[in-house]
Amino acid sequence: MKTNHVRSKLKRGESSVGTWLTLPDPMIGQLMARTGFDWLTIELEHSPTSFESAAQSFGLIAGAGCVPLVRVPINSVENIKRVLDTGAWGVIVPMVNSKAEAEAVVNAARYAPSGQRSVGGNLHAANFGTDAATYYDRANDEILVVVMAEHVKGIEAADEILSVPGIDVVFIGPNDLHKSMGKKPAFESDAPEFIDALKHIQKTAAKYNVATGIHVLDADAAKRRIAEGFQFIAVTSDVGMLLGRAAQFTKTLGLGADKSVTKY
Ligand code: 3PY
Ligand code: MG
Repeated sequence: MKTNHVRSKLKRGESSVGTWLTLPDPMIGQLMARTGFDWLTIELEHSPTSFESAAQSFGLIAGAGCVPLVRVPINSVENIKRVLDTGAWGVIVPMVNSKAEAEAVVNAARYAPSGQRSVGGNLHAANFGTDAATYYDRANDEILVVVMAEHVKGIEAADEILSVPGIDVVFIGPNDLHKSMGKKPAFESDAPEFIDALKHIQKTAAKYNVATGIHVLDADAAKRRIAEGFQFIAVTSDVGMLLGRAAQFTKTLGLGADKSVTKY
């Protein structure tokens, strides 16, 4: 069975960098898996991507030696089961704000005795290059479980949330976190409560041996966050890179002065 090299890196204390795929065509993952990112996250929370095209992406990404992850639309057994059973190597679960919600994530993502994941499917084993019996034996050691800290409630409950065994990473969603603080969504800010929230998450995660991660907009920000101790770094997205590069061309050519493009 193949090893989830992102999980291994994080367990060794190393950093791991990936990006977000928000466009529904599996060809995006097939191509992006060859650029050197450690992992690619298929976005199901805020995108039109279906479970079916996500499953195709997982296969193409894993086949290219990159780690296929997925952000589910909401914390539910059905979502987590379907993406893991169709071949994702890890789940990122948004808005985990309480210990009960964290326990629900682990129960859905880990087989007994660590959780209550139901046994079934075939693409999961195929993507790890193994048979189903081996997958059922070893999946708990390979599947990456990521909970998102992106609301003040989740920051306040961080100690209880991160005490739940089976969580590998706590990943900060800076936009939702700012919004929950009554501020404009942003990847970065000097707001003291935002900075304190990040420090609180880092300190609490260290106590429970959980890696920390955060979403950033560019490579410089990624380097800075790694230097601060964050290990699991998402750099912008497919659309952010596509439009950012397009905007560079149009700017150089004196075009599109009145246009502004999304950075994420
Ligand atoms: C946020 O910033 O809220 C996110 O969910 C980033 O992935
Ligand atoms: Mg968010």
